[in-house]
Amino acid sequence: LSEKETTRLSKLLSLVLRHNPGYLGLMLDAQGWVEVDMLLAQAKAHQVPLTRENLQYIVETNAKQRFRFSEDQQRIRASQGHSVEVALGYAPVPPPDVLYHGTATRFQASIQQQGLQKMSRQHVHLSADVATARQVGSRHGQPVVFAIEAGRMHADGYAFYQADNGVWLTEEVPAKYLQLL
Ligand code: HQG
Repeated sequence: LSEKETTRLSKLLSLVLRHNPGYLGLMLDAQGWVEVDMLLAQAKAHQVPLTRENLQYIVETNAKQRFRFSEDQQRIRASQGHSVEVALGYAPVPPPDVLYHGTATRFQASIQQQGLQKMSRQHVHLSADVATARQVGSRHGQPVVFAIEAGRMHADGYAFYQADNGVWLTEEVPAKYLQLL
């Protein structure tokens, strides 16, 4: 599998497992899982060159560990990033004192007024370090990074979750917990 093909299939998996399972005629279960056999069959029906070996390779080598097989290897899901409603089932965990969120300069004023909102996804996504946050922000334009007083939020009753790939998730971040770096 070439790097280009790997990226293309990985993007297709993100689309199908996070946003639009209907693109390949699939449905996710309530926890976001889909049967691997079903995924492969539907890919084939849509002339998508996804084999079991390719899928294994993508899951294992994906830099952000975006996808995960179930324990019995029969199902697959995205670990975070969904826009479709899913119950990922992560237990609430105490966050580090500070987490980070990278965004683009054009969203800065709105975020400072309204806080961080989920927008089209199921959670606000936060990073454990500034470098990762800056990368996430640069996907949207000229990046800026906010520090979030996660420890104080947690003490104030806000729940935090950590996805299987390490990304931190929460429902919202009110503006008072945000500081522009
Ligand atoms: C912004 C990627 C205006 C928010 C990443 C962000 C992440 C507001 C954009 C994951 C706002 C939503 C998620 C407000 C938030 N006013 N703008 N009140 N509140 N925003 O893509 O966090 O590569 O849905 O700052 O690594 O950028 O796909 O969220 O800029 O983990 O695996 O609204 O996606 O992972 O954008 O990225 P997104 P995100 P993958």
